[in-house]
Amino acid sequence: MHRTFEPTPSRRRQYLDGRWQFVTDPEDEGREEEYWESFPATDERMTVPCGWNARPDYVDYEGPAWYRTTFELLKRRNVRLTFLAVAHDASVYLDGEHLVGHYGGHTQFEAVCQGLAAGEHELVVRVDNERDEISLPRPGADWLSYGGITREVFVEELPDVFVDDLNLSYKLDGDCATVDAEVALRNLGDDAEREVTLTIDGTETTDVVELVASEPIVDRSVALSVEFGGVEQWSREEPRLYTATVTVGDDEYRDRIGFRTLSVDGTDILLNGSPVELAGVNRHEDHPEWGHAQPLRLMTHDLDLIQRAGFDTVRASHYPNHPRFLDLCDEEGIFVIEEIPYWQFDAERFARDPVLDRGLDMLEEMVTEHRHHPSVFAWSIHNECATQEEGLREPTERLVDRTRELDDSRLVTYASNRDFEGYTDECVDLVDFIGINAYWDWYFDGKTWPEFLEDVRNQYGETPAIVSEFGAGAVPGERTVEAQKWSEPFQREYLQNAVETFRESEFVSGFTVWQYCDIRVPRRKAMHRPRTQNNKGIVDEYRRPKEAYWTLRDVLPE
Ligand code: ADA
Repeated sequence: MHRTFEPTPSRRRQYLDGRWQFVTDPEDEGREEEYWESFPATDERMTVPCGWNARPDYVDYEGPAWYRTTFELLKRRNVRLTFLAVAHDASVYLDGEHLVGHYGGHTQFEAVCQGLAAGEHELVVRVDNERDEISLPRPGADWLSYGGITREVFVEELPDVFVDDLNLSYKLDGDCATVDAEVALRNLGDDAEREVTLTIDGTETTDVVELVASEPIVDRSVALSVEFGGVEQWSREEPRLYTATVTVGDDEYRDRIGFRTLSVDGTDILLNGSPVELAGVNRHEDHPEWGHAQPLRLMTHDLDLIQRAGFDTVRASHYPNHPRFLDLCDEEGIFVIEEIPYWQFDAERFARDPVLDRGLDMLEEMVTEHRHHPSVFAWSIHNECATQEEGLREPTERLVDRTRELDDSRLVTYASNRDFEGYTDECVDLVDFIGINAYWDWYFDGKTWPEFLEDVRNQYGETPAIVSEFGAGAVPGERTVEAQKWSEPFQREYLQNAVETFRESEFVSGFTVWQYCDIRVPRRKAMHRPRTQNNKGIVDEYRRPKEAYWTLRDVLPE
């Protein structure tokens, strides 16, 4: 299941996980030769979901590739085909016809087919993970851009009238909540009249709607509102969740929310009106066996290790994560910062068409897909971009404004390493709090953490801040010379010293260690990355704790 709860119990859903036919297309001939008409004869198979670079024979493959599979319908049906993530440029063909295209490797896309015939159907997908001068992420980003169908694909059978989307927002007044629901309905059949009911915590409201045959979806948004008391707020200690259910005819659609308020006051970040301290990690979706495709048991294992060490926050570096991982964070009371993969972009790159539009699309998809997860407390719009440059202000403003338009209930941030690089960041005033990335005594010497924090304080004054990245590489098992760089003891001391400094600081509201686990990087980075890994994990790529993990576990509160 792609969520930790059942979102549409009334709909028959079939997952297309498994081994799909697969061919790489380094010469990019597949479109010319119309592979969707006649797929090349091949015995090659690729697991779905999986990043093909996790397979030794495709370890470095960047470029186009094609997948083929079939699925069966027992009866003629309306169906929705959903792809949770395809990295990075996808074109989908159904029964020889182009169905849908999508750019962006970490957000979902779907297509609805009206009255698909009973019997077998063929699905062909072209996927391209090439990074280029206009891609997100860009070439040179410090993680491997796994290509492929990296999250679940499923076929959902739909009644003629169904709930296409649900947008919940709420106001809290003490322990009383007023929840407003925008229900997007779609009618694929004849004229119809339907009762639409919203139920939360046993409180329900109903409305009756007229649906003209195949009227475009946008016209049929229904607003419903419920009010109820005795609300338990979502917090990290008490991650109370509520299920909102919308029924229309025999269609049932559910999602979960948690009621909490987020704000800033002076240099504090407030949850439910009280200042919070964040103790967290940066976590990439990576594993040697699956790449970005994360099975549930890996997600639960990671969260277990993260919580046992005393961490309460995850920065999902540097791209939107799997919704199931966010479900787990909702349930466990883990705070999440979600980000779109603008990694080290300068003004010149932002100015290239369609770089900003691509990011705005990804942002919209991320926020609308993940808006109901209480664990997500902040949206991060970019990482280590050239925010000292004049040309960065306008794109930053556009991204911040769009985020606030889409969701005014969360904080907006970005991660800056401008001070570390010796520049003045000119965009901090645009966000609610700033993430500071710095690697003193790893990449550069010259400042102690207390000196650095003082500088930052003088620079940002009243803007709340977290130290969003700091860390040191440790080759697993390397202990030959006590405090030598790349050794576990060096990393242990480095992180202990930094974490103790940040916890004592009045100014910073917390930190996220770079990083949770070692991750693969592109081979061309191998000169700075022993084992072709970014070894700054406090656990290695197989989740074996390094010395630093145990030390931080002792340093951090239970
Ligand atoms: C940067 C960047 C990370 C990673 C890290 C490192 O801060 O945001 O993605 O590259 O440095 O390991 O150097």
